[in-house]
Amino acid sequence: MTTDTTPTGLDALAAVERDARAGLAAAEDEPALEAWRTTVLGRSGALTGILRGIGALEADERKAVGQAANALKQDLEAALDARRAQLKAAALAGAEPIDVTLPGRPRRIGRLHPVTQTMRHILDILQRLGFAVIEGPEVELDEYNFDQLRIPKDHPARDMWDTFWIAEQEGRQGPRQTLLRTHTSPMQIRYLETHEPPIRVAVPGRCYRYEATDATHEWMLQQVELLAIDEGISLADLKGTLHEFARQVFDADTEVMLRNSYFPFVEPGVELAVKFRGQWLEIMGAGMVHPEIIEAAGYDPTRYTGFAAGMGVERIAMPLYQVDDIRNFYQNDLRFLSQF
Ligand code: FA5
Repeated sequence: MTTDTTPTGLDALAAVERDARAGLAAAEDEPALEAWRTTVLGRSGALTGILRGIGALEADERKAVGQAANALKQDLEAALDARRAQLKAAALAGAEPIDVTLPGRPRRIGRLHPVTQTMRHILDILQRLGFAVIEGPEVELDEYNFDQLRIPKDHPARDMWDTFWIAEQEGRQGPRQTLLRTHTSPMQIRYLETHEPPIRVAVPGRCYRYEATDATHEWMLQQVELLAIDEGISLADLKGTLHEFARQVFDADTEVMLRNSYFPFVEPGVELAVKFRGQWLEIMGAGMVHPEIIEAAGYDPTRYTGFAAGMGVERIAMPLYQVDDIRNFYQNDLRFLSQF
């Protein structure tokens, strides 16, 4: 007879079974089931403890306890699987049913900005007219943006372009003044430095002006510059090119007008305007490249002539998309942008 007070044998087994079944019934999710498995069936679990202690029992008790403990182990393992299945079924029953007949939710598809669409439309036409597309820097040197375009310092013509100046940079020949280019025309000079006539290029890009905004003026605008230089180019070629461009970029019935203008780097200078909502909207400046610019590039201006133009892409987008205030383009209001 054992006098030991620690519950061993069948009594202990009965206590383990009672606690284990209560614990399993109380486990409500997978982590609780796993914790239960560790405390009951794990290496230091209650039932494992009893199985390990069997060797120390009396021979007759050893057999009875051993059989009962092994049977209980199988029982509890089966009970664990059953409880797990039960919890899973309950979770599924509680989930919202999926209605496979519902139509799918449409994904919102991105689109190109109306000014980007206009830019592509413009470049497409210009490329078909024979212009190669090239690009230049937005941070430009004073001398390319102004001086070499015949706009010297302190010349009143500089007032045509209010400028965002940038700190001076140290160049090979001393300090050099930089700025955010006010137009794409500096690329006329840069291109002529490294290329020989015949030249036919289109230069798209952003320009910046330190000026108050209104319905037709932004402080950041996109331009496309045109430069064509060859033997025998005349004002008639400029007129023809601009008319053909306008005919292709707008509807055939859109009214356009070419009128006199002044820019220091062309002679004569013109500008092109388009009729939009009863008013003339200026869309580009243009003219015959000034002979001094051709000469400064190293070519004989009596032999080589050319035309140049600089168009405002937003100004062309306005009549195209019937937008009467240029400021709408860059306010990033999706209610506006998603219309195009
Ligand atoms: C120029 O920028 C000249 N470089 C154009 C040029 C090139 C003339 C080659 C001759 C030969 P202007 O400042 O006018 O010129 O600007 C040209 C076009 O850019 C304008 O016709 C207009 O369409 C657009 N533009 C000018 N300023 C703004 C502005 N603040 N906001 C929106 N568009 C503008």
